Amino acid sequence: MTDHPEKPSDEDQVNWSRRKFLIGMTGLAVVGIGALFGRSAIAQVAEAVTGTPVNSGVINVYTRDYSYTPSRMTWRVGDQISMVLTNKSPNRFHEMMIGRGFDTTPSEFGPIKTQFHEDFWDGVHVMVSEADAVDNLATNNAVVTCNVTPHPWLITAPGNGNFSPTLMPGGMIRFDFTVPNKPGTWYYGCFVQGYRHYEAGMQGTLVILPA
Ligand SMILES: [Cu+2]
Repeated sequence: MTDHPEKPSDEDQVNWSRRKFLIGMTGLAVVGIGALFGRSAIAQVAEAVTGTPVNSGVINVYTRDYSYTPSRMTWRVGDQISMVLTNKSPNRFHEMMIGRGFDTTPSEFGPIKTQFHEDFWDGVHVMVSEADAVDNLATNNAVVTCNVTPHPWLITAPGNGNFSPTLMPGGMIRFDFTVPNKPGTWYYGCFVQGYRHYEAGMQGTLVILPA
């Protein structure tokens, strides 16, 4: 988590409220369908017919105000992945952390979630092959090789934070890695602006299947 030049504005507050309203309405619709047919039953039937779709090869992930596309991904241990992360927002910075649990920081408004407690990227080898309009890339405990120069945005000091690329509006970064042996359910999220992007919908679920 780093400081960002953008500050909350009234316009942002309106957008967040609208977003929450839309999420609420979508939630109601899903609950309604789930009550009729059973959400998990539908998912089980779909998986039985198609198998679990695994994202592999080149994976495009788009950050928006305030969501990810896709918001759900499935990877398999040992797969080679090139992730291309692109910020589609015209005017806001966004980041992508992957992890589980939360670290919190006290504030006058109560505890603020600042990052994931367990970082998916801890110990993972990552090779950065393309980058444009990157605000910063905190490597923390990932092992990063950067083939892009110059890269004043690369923060290589190891720490206990999350591996997190932060993109300027229109920015992109492409990095290659092998899916580590960390099966289970993980989450991705943007903690910019004191967790408010996350709250507003910038979150997703990542399922890691065993090899
Ligand atoms: Cu964001």
